[in-house]
Amino acid sequence: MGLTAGPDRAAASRAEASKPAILMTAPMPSEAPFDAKFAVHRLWQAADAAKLFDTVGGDIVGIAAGGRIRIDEPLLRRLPNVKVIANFGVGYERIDVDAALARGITVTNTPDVLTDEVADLTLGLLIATVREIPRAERFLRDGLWPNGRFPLTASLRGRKVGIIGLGRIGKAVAVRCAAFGLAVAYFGRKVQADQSYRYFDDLKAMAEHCDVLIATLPGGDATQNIVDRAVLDRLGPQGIFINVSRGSIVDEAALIAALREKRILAAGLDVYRNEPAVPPELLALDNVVLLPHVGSGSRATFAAMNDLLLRNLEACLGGLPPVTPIPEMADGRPRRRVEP
Ligand code: 8YV
Repeated sequence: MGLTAGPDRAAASRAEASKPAILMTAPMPSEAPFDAKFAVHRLWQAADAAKLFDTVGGDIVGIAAGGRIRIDEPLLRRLPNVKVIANFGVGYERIDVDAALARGITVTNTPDVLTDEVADLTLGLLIATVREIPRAERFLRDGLWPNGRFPLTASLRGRKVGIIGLGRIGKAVAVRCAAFGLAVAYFGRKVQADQSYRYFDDLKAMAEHCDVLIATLPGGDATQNIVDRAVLDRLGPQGIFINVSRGSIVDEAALIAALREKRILAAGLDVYRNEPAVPPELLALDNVVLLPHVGSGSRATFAAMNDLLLRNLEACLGGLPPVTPIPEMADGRPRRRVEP
């Protein structure tokens, strides 16, 4: 034993050293496959991140990006040899894409594999909100049923749904809404000729037309507070607002005021501006259903996202094109390279 342990350990550490080094910014659903292929540096486990960057920053060639950390120019400067940032999730607003592309870094995300899961959850949240499912369950568990029936609720029947952002998830939500017999309209930057749903180029006009608004658009600077007081007021006192995209797209104070003053009927939220902090004012309201950002959070879908992220890392670090580059990389390549 003693005779072989030394050489074995040396061989193992040589094998580890020959693996490409990656930075993992947050825990992944399944990390063993990453460890098998890469020397993984786990940022959340580092007692001192600056020290980690000083020691191995130059070795890191890929980033498995998750969690709340912002991946921006100051961070990338500490990791000068990164070739790929592979994001866990479809939304990548925490990555400074311009900074990454300017450095010749490939950026990938995990579209498609989560579309149906998020769309299913969206319909679940919509029905839970309109028919007050969480409250009804609480009523039963609290033993109140023998005293009389649960109060009648609002209805989904006859509603007009307006989808904000008809991307992959928006389309999957639209299909489900149509199957539920609901009229569907959408708001986005441009009309989509292959879609038969009614198009609005003005969000306020769509809010006026609809009595359900569902947000499925990306977060980031371009969509900050796109749902504001004016939009909510157009939605009106029977209106339902559902958000499964990002907390940043809605003026949270305006939403809280609209719910409190019953200027809209109810809201169903899966996302918040400062997750995992949820404003206490929302917690105090009973006309809102609150979920802890679980849109894509099934075991099967997280496994598929994990696998796609891994395949993106492997492809890019193996000299192959990325599997799912972000749309800003139109031809699957970074736009420009800044020579050192
Ligand atoms: C993920 C999401 O669960 O894909 C996204 O952008 O918001 C979710 O589906 C989340 O990013 C993982 O933390």
